[in-house]
Amino acid sequence: LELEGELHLALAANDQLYLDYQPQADIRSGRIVGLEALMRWRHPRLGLVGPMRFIPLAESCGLIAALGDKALDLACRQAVHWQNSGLPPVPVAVNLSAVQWSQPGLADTIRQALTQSGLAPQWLELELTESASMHNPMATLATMKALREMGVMMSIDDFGTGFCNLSYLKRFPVDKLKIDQSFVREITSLPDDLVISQLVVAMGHLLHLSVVAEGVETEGQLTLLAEAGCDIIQGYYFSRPVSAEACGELMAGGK
Ligand code: G
Ligand code: G
Ligand code: MN
Ligand code: NA
Repeated sequence: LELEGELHLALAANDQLYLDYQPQADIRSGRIVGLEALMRWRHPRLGLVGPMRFIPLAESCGLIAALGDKALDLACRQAVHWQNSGLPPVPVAVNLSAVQWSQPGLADTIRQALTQSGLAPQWLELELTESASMHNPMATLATMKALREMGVMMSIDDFGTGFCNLSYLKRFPVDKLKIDQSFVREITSLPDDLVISQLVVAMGHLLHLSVVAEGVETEGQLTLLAEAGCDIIQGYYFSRPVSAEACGELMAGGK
């Protein structure tokens, strides 16, 4: 496929692949308490190629490790840059695909990204989906334990859409649950979605996890999530994913 060749070239180029950042806000104070790094590909001829296209492509053609290294490297360096410019430090979350979570070298890769950037481990957060954890549960668990010992944060992304295996939830050393945006989207009109969100919050808190709602777009959604006891919101209502520069301005603005 032609796009595969282009992705190879993009990895070697220096400016085609970059990260946007979406802030996560404390649901009560509105303070920024975290950021999610989201990979973008701006191709000189094709324009913006969406991650829903190039991430699966990278997974299937063996480029996901290189792409993941790039995301980790960029995110760690950016986090150090923000901290050095005096902004209050917050964890920066990087998405890792199932393929990456199954690879035995992942903990070393992450240790390297931290060492090379000088970022303290507590400011790096790694996201995994439930299906990623099912891909190769033993390898994933071993990696997660090593990362926990290093002091890196971990979150379960798109929670509720995979095969919610509650025994994994108990055994995996994670810090955060992210309620999938499919439950948030119609939370004001579908009672089932409200109940599911309430249950995820309650369960998360019983397991001492903080709970993030994704895809929050309206004040109505925010109100119900706050009533449910949800801790953190992420979504267009607070901010879209923005450039590193714009994100720094949001943080400096005391948001
Ligand atoms: O904002 P959005 O269109 O960026 O993201 C679409 C999907 O791509 C999401 O599922 C997100 O988790 C995934 N994604 C974005 N950036 C990365 C990345 O750096 N690595 C991996 N594995 N997935 C990513
Ligand atoms: O799969 P993951 O949760 O990593 O991907 C997050 C995706 O959700 C990204 O594509 C991001 O751009 C998108 N996103 C973030 N906030 C909102 C929102 O409020 N509404 C919608 N529809 N998408 C959002
Ligand atoms: Mn995510
Ligand atoms: Na998600």
